[in-house]
Amino acid sequence: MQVHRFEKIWLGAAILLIVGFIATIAYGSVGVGVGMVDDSGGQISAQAVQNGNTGTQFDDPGVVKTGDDQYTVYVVARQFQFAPGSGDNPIQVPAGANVTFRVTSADVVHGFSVVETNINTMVIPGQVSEVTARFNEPGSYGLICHEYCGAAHHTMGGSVEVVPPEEYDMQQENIDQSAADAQAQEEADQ
Ligand SMILES: [Cu+2]
Repeated sequence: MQVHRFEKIWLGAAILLIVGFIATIAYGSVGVGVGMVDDSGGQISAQAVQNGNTGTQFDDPGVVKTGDDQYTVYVVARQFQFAPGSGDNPIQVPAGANVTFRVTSADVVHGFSVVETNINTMVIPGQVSEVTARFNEPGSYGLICHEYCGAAHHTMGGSVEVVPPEEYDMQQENIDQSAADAQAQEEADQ
């Protein structure tokens, strides 16, 4: 069979494109660790989260140091804020550390996306979404809810403040120190 030269070129280009597309999709779904929200973070009662009586760290959400350069951030999303994260209560973590976000919702489905990073998950009531990341560059990262969650959804945001490790440790010492001072003061008053 006689195939025209141009025909062969187009055929070759089309096959190359198809292989390229498949390779890109395969890499995107396997290579970069993109996955669906699964149940690995565990389940939790949304009502208990709402009432603050889960008996877990979600009752007092925030950053917990779990080891050398290991932090877990407990975040409760509710209409229309992240605690911590929103307003004058940003999430503060040190640069270069392993940070695991454990996020759950007190009411409806929310989103948890940190701008300029690949931290991006759905937040489902009754479930804990878990994402681990490392911020290498200090700076302020925007945090947004990207799942429509109600009338003021567009206002639901916040920030993750990544500070140099030395600065972070110094701040923690100051917080610990002032807590100790307050404790001492309280005892002195009694
Ligand atoms: Cu939301």
